Amino acid sequence: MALSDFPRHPLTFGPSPVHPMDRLSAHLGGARVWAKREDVSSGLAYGGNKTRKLEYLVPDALAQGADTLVSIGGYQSNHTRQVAAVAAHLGLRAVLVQEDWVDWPDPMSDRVGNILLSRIMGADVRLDPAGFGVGFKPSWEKAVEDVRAAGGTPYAIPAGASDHPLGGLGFARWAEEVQQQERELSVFFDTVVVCAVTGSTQAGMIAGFAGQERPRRVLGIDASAKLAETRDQVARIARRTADMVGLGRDLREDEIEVLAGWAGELYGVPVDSTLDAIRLVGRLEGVVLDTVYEGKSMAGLIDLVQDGTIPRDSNVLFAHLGGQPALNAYSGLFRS
Ligand code: 5PA
Repeated sequence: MALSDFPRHPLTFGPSPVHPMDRLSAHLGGARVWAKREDVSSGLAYGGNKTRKLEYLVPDALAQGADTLVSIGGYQSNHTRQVAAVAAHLGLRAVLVQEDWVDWPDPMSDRVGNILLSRIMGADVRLDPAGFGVGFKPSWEKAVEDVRAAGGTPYAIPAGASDHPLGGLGFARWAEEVQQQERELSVFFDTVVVCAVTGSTQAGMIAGFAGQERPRRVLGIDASAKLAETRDQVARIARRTADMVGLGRDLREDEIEVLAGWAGELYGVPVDSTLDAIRLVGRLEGVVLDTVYEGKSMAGLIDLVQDGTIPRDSNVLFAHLGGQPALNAYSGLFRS
């Protein structure tokens, strides 16, 4: 099988835009930094990385005759908001289990930002007190059963659409898209920096790039503060995806690079480097990053460029995966 053998239901406007970040690059004084923007590539509720993953799950859901998408995340999950948008777009229902993943005191966490958007789009939002964890949860299994018991046909989508047989394909395709855009721009991105939590974003990229002639590094920045688990997810999903797209060889351990150092102590809780990165990129580029994911991966990129781990002559591609709606639950951090 090759990637083109899998049916895809387009949910984006087309290839996500790529652009240089010249003022940030000049400020850092090292490699040239570029961004590829999953946050502005779909008309469905602000888009983001899950929209691209869901392009490969939707045909399967429709083929199974599903009438309800069932998924799970934290109160401020971007993933569940994208599931709600895709369900609305297709005329399906969405049942979303929203767990208390983040130890964060904002009293509006379960009302503003992503969860607000999901409610506006008509999703059945179910709050659950369980804490952070990207594995299969009883609350999600129960939601799937509830739909069935009510006579519906559920389609179960795990956290981040990651631990699903088709979860890595969206970002394997991203790798193909990057190669095409490189030809158009006459540039080669020797390093890609991407945030990793449930893993299929980075995993798909690794599987996709592994089949290309010219090698490059795909650096995952862990934002879950659980490095071993994140790396396991990425490695497992990358290998499964590589098999599915017919890579024809095993992935090497050194192709799976997930770095710790910017997540802080807890998933969802920003640290100084996160807030510094958000302010810097906001002020220099007019590009907005969030406190849970992209602020952390950008903090990693900034340090790796400044300390020369990413060499001066590199072109480094920052995967901007979306996530800005969650900022509404962190407003207290930006009052001064
Ligand atoms: C998320 C995930 P992966 O989960 O594929 O590793 O992607 C990490 C990531 N950036 C990076 C943004 C903006 C993200 O939303 N979000 C999850 C969610 O529930 O929203 C799956 C955790």
